[in-house]
Amino acid sequence: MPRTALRICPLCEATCGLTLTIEGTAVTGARGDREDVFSRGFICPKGAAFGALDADPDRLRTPLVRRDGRLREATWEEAYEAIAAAVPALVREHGAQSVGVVLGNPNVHTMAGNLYPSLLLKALGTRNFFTASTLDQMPKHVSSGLLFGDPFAIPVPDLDRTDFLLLLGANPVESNGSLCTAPDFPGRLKALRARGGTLVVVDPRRTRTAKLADLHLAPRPGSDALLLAALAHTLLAEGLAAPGTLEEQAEGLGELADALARFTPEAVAPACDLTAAEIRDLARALTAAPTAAVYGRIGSCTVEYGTLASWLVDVLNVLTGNLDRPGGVLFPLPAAGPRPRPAGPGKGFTLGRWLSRVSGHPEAKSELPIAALAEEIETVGEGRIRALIAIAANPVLSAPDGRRLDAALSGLDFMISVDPYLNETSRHAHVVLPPPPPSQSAHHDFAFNGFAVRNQVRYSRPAVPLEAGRLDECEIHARLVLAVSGRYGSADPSAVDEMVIHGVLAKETADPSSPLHGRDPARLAGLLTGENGPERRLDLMLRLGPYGDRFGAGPAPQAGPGEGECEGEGAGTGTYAGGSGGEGLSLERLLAHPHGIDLGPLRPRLPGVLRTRSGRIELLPDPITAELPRLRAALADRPAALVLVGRRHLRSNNSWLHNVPALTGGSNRCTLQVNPEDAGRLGLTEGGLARITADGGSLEVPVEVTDTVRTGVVSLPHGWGHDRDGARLSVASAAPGVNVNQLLDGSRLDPLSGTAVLNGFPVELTPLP
Ligand SMILES: Nc1nc2c(c(=O)[nH]1)N[C@H]1C(S)=C(S)[C@@H](COP(=O)(O)OP(=O)(O)OC[C@H]3O[C@@H](n4cnc5c(=O)[nH]c(N)nc54)[C@H](O)[C@@H]3O)O[C@H]1N2
Ligand SMILES: Nc1nc2c(c(=O)[nH]1)N[C@H]1C(S)=C(S)[C@@H](COP(=O)(O)OP(=O)(O)OC[C@H]3O[C@@H](n4cnc5c(=O)[nH]c(N)nc54)[C@H](O)[C@@H]3O)O[C@H]1N2
Ligand code: SF4
Ligand SMILES: [Mo]
Repeated sequence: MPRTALRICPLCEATCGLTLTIEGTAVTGARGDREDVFSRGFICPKGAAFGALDADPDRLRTPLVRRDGRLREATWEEAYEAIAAAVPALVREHGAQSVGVVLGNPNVHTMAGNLYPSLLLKALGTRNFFTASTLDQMPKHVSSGLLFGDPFAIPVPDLDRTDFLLLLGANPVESNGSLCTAPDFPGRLKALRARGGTLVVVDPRRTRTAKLADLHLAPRPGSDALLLAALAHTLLAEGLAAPGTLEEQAEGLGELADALARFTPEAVAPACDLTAAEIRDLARALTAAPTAAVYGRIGSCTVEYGTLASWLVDVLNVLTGNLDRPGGVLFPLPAAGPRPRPAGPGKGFTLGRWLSRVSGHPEAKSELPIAALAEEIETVGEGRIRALIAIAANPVLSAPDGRRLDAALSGLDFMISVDPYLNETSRHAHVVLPPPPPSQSAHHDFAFNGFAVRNQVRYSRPAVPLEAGRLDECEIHARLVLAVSGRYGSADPSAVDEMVIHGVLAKETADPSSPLHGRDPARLAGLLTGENGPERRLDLMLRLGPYGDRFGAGPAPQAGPGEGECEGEGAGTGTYAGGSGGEGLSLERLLAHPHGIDLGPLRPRLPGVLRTRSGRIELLPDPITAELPRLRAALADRPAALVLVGRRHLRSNNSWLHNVPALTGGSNRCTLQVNPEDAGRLGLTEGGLARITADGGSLEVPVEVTDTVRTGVVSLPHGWGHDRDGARLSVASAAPGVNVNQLLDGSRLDPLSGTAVLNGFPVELTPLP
C-alpha cells in the first residue's frame, strides 16, 4: 500500500511543502501539501519531479576513493581514513592556508550545510574560503553589513501587503524568488495587482515576470546602480523624500544629496538607455504609493556595481519611509535564529580584514572571490592551496573560466567532494562522499526562514529510512570535521554536535542577560529532545530562539517592539499562539505540527536588528563613499555595443538538474537569445549557429531570435556544458549546451564584494555557416 510523507522541497528558495507518495522505499509521486502553513499546496514542476530526482540512477551510493589515479568504490571507513591520512599531514607541513574550502549553493538547502561548515572552517583555520555567494548575493550581504552592521540583516519585500513593488534584475516566475522566500511568488504578484497594487519590473529582457507588470523598463544591463541613484536623487531634489521615523534612526541622510548630486535623471538616462522622464515618473510613483518595496536580485547583484546597486535599493527604501514598515521591506524573525537583543551599538561590519594571496582581493564576510580560486591553486608560493574541500559545489560550471579551474583542480595534492554526483568538479576529487537522496534526509530551512515573507517554522523528518550503507549528510559532515582535525576514530561523530550544544549552553548560562543565566548546562542539555545530534541542535536553537520555550524560563525581556511575542493571526491550523513560558516553541511542539506553525506576518524590528558601531542605520558608510567616484566615472563610459546576460528556466536549477529526463526533455534550452534587430545587423538567423567571444574564450551556440531580449543584449543560460570526461551524468552528458562562464576569465568583479560580473559583460558575435 502506498503511504504519504511530508517533505519540504529543497530545490529552490520557495521551500514548498510537498506530500510525497511512497511505495516501499521509492518516492512515486509528489504534490503540494495543501495544509502547509506557508505554501498552501503550491508546487512547481521541479517539486513534482522530486521522485525522479531522488531515484536518479546516477546518484552515487558509496564513497569513491582515488587509487592508482582512478576513482573506485570504497567503504566509508576507507574514505575517511584516506582523508585523515592526507589533510592533517598537509596542514602540518604547509600550514592551515594550504587547505581551501568551497561551499556551493545546495548547502543553504540542507541541514548539514547549515550546521557544520562553520565547524569545519574553524577546525581547519583556513582563510582560503570561497562560496557561491561571490557568484550571487554577496553584494547584498556587504550593503546590509555596512548599512545595518549585520550582513544577514537583509530586509525582504512585504509581498503580501505592499502597494507597489519595484523589482530589479529578478525573474521570480522562473526562479521562484531569491532572498525573498515566498512559495507561489507568481500568485503573490498576481494578488498584488488584483488588490490594486503596482508592479514595476526592470529587466533587459521581457521575462514572464515582466509580462505580469504594470510597467516594464528594459535598461542597458549593468546600469541599475545609475538608475537607482537617479531615483534617489530625484526624491531628494524634488523634496519627495519622506523617511518619517527613519530620519532619527539613520546617520548620513543629510550628506546623501551631495553624494548623489551628479546622478540627475538627465545625466544617467543615456547610460541606462531610458529617458529622464521615465526615471522621474518612476521616482514619483514610488513615493506616491501608500507603501512600496524596492527589491533587487541577481541582475542587480552580479554586475559591475553590484554593491552600490544593492545599497541604493535600501537607500530608496529608507528615503520613501518603507524600510521596516508593513507593506514596505521588513526583517524576518526566524524561529531557529538568535533571540532579539536589546538595541544599541554593535561591532559593525568591516571589509578587507585580509586579502587574497595572489591578487590581493579583499575578503568580504570572511570569503574570498570564487573567481580567484584557480589562481590560488595554481600560483606557487607560501600559502598556496594544495588541498580543497568542495561541498555541494560545481564551480567548474558555475564560476568563471571553468577550463582554467578544471586544470587547477587536476593539479591538487588532495581534493574532497561531498556530492551526490560525479560531475565536472567532483571528478577531480581523491575522495567523494555522497549524501543520501533528499527523501532520506530531514529538512529544516535554517537559511531561508531568515528571508521569508512570513514568519513560520516547519520541519520534516526523513520520508524514507536511510538505506543500508548510507550515511546521513549531517554525519558525513561531522565525520569530516573529525577527520580533518586529526580526531577521526578517537571521537564519535555525535561528539561534534554535543560540543556545539555544550558551548552554547555554557555561554547562555554564564550570561546575565540570558533567560538561562545561572542554570546548569548539563541539566539543560539533558532536557533536549531529538533522535540525533542535528535534531538536538535544532531543538536547542528553537528553544533559545525568539519564540522558544526557553526551557520554561518564561518570556525574555522584550527587545524590539513586538519581538518574539507572536500571537499569530486568527485561529487557522497551526497558528502559533504561544510565545512565552511553557507554551513556547521546541522540537517536540514543532513535531506535533507536521504542516508547520505560522508565526504571523513580518513585523517592524528596528532598532533591534542594528549592529553598527553607531547603533544607527549608517546610510553613507565610508566604503560606499569611496566607491561612488567609480560610478560617477561610469556616466562618461561608452557602453559596449553588445553585452550578455543570463536567464533561468523553471525546470532547471543551476548546474545540477540536467540529469533528470523529466526536467530536461524537449528542445535545447541553452540557446543564445538575440533581438531581431541585432540578428539582422549581424547576419544571424533563427536556429543558425554563432560564435560568441569574450574575455575568457569563445563558444559556438545556436541562435534564437526573439524580441523578449532588448537590442544590444544577448542572453545565454548558465549551468550547461556537461561534456567533460570522467563524469557520471548519463542524461546530462548527452544534452547539448555550452558553459556560458567560459566566456569569462574571472577578472571582472564588483570590487567591494568580490562578486563575479556574470551579467552585462561585452561580447562579440559572428555567424557560423
Ligand atoms: N553565468 C552565470 N553563472 C552563475 C549564475 C548566473 O546567474 N549566471 N548563478 C550563480 C548562482 S546564483 C549560484 S548560487 C551558483 C551555483 O553554483 P554552485 O554553488 O556550484 O551550485 P550548483 O551548480 O547548483 O551545483 C551544486 C552541486 O551540489 C551538488 N548537490 C546537489 N544536492 C546536494 C546535496 O543535497 N548535498 C550535497 N552535498 N551536494 C548536493 C550537485 O551535485 C552539484 O555538484 O551558480 C552561479 N553561476
Ligand atoms: N528555475 C530555477 N530557479 C532557480 C534557480 C535556477 O537556476 N533555476 N537558481 C536559484 C538561485 S541559486 C538563485 S540565486 C535564484 C535567482 O533568482 P533571480 O534573482 O530571480 O534570478 P534570474 O531568474 O536569473 O533573474 C535575473 C534577471 O536579471 C536580468 N538581468 C540581467 N542583467 C541585468 C541588469 O543589469 N539589470 C537588471 N535590472 N536586470 C538584469 C535577467 O535578464 C534576468 O531576467 O534563483 C533560484 N531559483
Ligand atoms: S517552487 Fe521551489 S520549493 Fe516549490 S516545488 Fe518548485 S522547486 Fe520546490
Ligand atoms: Mo544563487
